[in-house]
Amino acid sequence: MISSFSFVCQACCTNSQARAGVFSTPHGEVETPRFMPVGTLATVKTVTPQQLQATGAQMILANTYHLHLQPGEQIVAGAGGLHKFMAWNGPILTDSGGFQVFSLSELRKITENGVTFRSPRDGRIIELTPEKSIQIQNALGADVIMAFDECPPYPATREDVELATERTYRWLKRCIAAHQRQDQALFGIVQGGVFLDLRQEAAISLTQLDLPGYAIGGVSVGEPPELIEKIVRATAPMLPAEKPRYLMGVGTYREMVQAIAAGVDLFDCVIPTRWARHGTVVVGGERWNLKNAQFREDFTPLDESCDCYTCQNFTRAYLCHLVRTREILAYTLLSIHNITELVRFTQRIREAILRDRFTEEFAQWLAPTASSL
Ligand code: PRF
Ligand code: ZN
Repeated sequence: MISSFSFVCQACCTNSQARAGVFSTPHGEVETPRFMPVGTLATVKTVTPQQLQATGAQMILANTYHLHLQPGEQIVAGAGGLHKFMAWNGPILTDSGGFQVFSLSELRKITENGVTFRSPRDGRIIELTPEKSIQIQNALGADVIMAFDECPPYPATREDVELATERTYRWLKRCIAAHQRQDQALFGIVQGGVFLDLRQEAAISLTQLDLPGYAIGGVSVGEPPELIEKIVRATAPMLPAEKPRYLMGVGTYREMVQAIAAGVDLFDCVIPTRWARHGTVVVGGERWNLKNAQFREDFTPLDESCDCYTCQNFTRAYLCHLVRTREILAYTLLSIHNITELVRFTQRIREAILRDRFTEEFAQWLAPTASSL
C-alpha cells in the first residue's frame, strides 16, 4: 500500500538547520514549521472548528488519556472517529497518554508492562500499556498517533533517565507491533532527559526503526531554558532529515525559533488557550493582562498588525470589559487572537526560511539573552 503520508522539504536555511516543508496527511497538508493548538478533549477550548480554521491552524492535538476517561474511545469511534466527532476535517495528532498520567493522576505506578493510575473521574484503577494506548489511538482515528513513552521528571539521576529511555525504546517496539492502521502515522519519541549522549543514542536507535516521523519528548519539564536549547540542538539533527520532527509541549517564541534553527518542524503548547482563560494575550511578543486598568478606555484594536477576527472587530476596552466581567465570549476572542498570533509567528518563520532570511530576521530570538516569551 502506498503511504498516505509524505514529508517534502521545500527549502533549507543556509545558516542553520531550519527547513520549510510540507507534511501530507490523509486529512490535508501541514506547512512546516508550524504551531499546533491543543484540543485535549476533542475541543480547542472555547473555539469552534470554523474559528480555528480562520486562525491558520492546520494540525491540532487531542489526548488519549483524557478521551479514554471521557467519553471513551468507543463513543468517538461510534461517531466515525475524532474528525467527525469534533467536526474538524483537518489533520489531527493524538498524544499517547503516558505523559498526562504522570502530570495529572494520583496513585500512578509504572512497571515494565505499563502505567496504572486512579481515574480522577470515578476513582477506578486504570492501566495504560503501549498496546492499550495504540488500541485507543487506533479507535480515535487521528492522522498522527504517538508512541507510549516514559518521560522522566527533572531533575532525575542519570541511572533513572537511562532506565526510562531504554524502556521507552522497548515500549516503542510494542507500539509498532500493536499498530493496526495504515492511514495513521505512528511517531516515535526520543527521551534521554538532559543527558545528551543518551538523547543521541536514542535518536540513532529510533531512526533505525524507520518511522514516518519523530518527536523530541521530555523537554520543558522544569529544566532551565539553556538546557532546553542544548538538548534540542543535540537531538534534532540526529533525526532523519526526510521525516517530520516534532518538539512536544513547547511553544514559547524563543524556544520555537531556537528549535527551528536546530531542524524542528512541529510544536504544540497550551499557552494560547490557557493564557486566554487567564485574561492574557500575546501582542508583539509580549504578554499583556487585559484586566489592567490601562485598557478600560482604550478604543484601539488589540493588535493593529493582526488580521484575526478579534483584532479586526473589537477594541481593547471591550475585551477588557469582557475579561473583567468574566463573560464567556472573552475566552473565545482571546483564544482566537492568541492562537492566530502563535500560528502566524511560525508562518512568518516559514516564509523567512523560504526566502533564506531566517537567521537574519529572527536573530533577536536566537541570541542567548532573548526575551522569555
Ligand atoms: N511525552 C509525551 N507527550 C508529551 C511530552 C513527552 O515527553 C511532553 C514533554 N514536554 C509534552 N507532551 N508523550
Ligand atoms: Zn489578533
